[in-house]
Amino acid sequence: MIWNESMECMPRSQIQELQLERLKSVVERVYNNVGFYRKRLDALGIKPGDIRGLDDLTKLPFTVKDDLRDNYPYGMFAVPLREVVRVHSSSGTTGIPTVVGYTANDLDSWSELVARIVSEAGVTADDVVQISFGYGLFTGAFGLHYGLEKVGATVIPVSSGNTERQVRIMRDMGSTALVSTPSYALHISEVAEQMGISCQDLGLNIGLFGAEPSTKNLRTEIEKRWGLFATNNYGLSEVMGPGVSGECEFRCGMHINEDHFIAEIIDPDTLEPVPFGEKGELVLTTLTKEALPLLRYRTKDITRFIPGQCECGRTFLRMDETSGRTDDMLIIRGVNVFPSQIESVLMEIEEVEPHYQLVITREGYLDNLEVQVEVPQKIFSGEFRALERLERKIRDRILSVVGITVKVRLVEPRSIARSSGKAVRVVDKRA
Ligand code: DLL
Repeated sequence: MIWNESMECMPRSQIQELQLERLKSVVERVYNNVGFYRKRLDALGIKPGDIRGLDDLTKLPFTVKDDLRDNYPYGMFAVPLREVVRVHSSSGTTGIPTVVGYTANDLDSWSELVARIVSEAGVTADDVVQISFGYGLFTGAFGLHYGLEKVGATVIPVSSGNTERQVRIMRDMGSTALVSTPSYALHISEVAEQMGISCQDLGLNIGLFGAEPSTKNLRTEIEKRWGLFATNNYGLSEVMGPGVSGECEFRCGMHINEDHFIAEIIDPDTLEPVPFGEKGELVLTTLTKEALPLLRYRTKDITRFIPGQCECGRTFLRMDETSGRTDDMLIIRGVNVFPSQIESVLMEIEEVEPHYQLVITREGYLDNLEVQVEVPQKIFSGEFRALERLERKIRDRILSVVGITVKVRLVEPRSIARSSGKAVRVVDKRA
């Protein structure tokens, strides 16, 4: 179902007209209310009145995560704190956390955008939706929560963790849709099986997966286990949280809520836009946010726009699933490698389980990548040659697809740590 047809199916010209009008007003607001932006714009000699067309967007300065950190916690807010009704924050595992804020209007927009995304995935008022993201400073759970309530779904706010309880709740309360990271959905299925409960019998029809990268192959694996329809949705706390973009039933890219964000794809080295349809770094400008408007925020996520019209009738531009973050890119003996490329290869090999980790070590000046992947117990009880053959098969596939030689280590079931949130795929042991 299309939640807001008048917006989501607007003709291109109208989308652009609305974007321009909103862009002008957001530049005006940050110029007048955020010292950081006033300084930046003054330094570039740009006045709000200089924004006359959407092409003028490229005159505006970029914003990066460090700008938010330097202004921690509230320095980039465009309204006084008394108008802010909610804050969320990043976990701060990679440094000073970033704090984001929302006015009452921001929360309304957020629910609206999430309502669109869950409707795209097929959720309706008839669904019972289990939210297995952690409630708290993370935007995932609260973000999905209010959008799901808006469409009238029955929300079960389980939060993450206590996986056996997740399974019992699913069985007893009749969950029909699951909100989680893709890796946690896999883990829940494992635990259900250990409890002697068949996932296929549990009645989940829809998976709303996001917050971490996943390949189509991995989502297909989740579908097989649960017998559900898996959809991907994308967002980041700095620009709002979930609700930036999501897949519709045709699953050919995630529609970006373009009435609230302008998306660009740039070359992360030259900072110039890439030709339409080519891969680069996603940059987002918020058009309606009141508490924390951001100009040209560099997400570090690598994706591309998908050309053409979607069969669903929505006119909003689609972005491809992200193939990684610029800061996740591994350089192994000179070759650029994204963990997602390895995941894609692994998920095509029937004998392996969908649990893997990439361990990087350095010997002298050489970087080594070890791919650890779980295989069923029975492989270990078979002949040693079969193990070797499988290792070689994986190594050869990775070499031919990704172009690097890796060490493959087959490991026992459940030996790779599970997470109830974002999975840790890369362990970098280089000093
Ligand atoms: O993860 C917001 C979110 C919550 C999105 C729930 C969807 C569902 P952060 O914790 O700030 O916010 O992390 C944002 O996570 O820059 C991406 O690198 C990654 N990410 C989020 N969704 C996807 C996705 C939330 N569908 C960072 N595919 C982003 C790939 C994703 N990566």
